[in-house]
Amino acid sequence: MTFKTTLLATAFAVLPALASAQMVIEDAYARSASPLAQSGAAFMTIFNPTDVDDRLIAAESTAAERLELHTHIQEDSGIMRMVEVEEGFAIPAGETITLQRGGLHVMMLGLTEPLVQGEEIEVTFTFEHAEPLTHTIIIDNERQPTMGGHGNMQMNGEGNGTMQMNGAGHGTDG
Ligand SMILES: [Cu+2]
Repeated sequence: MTFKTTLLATAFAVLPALASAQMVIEDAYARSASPLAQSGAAFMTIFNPTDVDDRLIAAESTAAERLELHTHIQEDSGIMRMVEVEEGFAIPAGETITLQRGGLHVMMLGLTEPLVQGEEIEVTFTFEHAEPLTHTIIIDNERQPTMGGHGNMQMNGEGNGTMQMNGAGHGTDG
């Protein structure tokens, strides 16, 4: 009995530490190219407030059959291509990573229903060290790519119209 009580006390003592070992997701949104698109993508910033280097290793949601962690690479021809990042996204201690158009993103493959502007989906993120995190993500198909991020596809865009086309292409590339 005493032993059990001690265990319980220990468990409660540990709780605050666990609670603080959480990533902070901000400015998240998801989008697809069109109501007919079979795939979409989610973008956000992820802050690692802990003193441990961590890694986003998986994401899942009922909104799609499969979620993958993707990035874009530039081929020798200059064409941007999406590839899966199997080792996940490194999030160094105390740092923030940005998932954005033309760069890192959470790919949603096999949408279970169209991503409707203004609605929300829930995505659960799994990290190497931090507690799993379920985050509500707003669907914003109309949002434009952020300018001035890491130079890539968007920097080559000729204007807003073209950039939107790039985004649209992304959604259907799968
Ligand atoms: Cu992708």
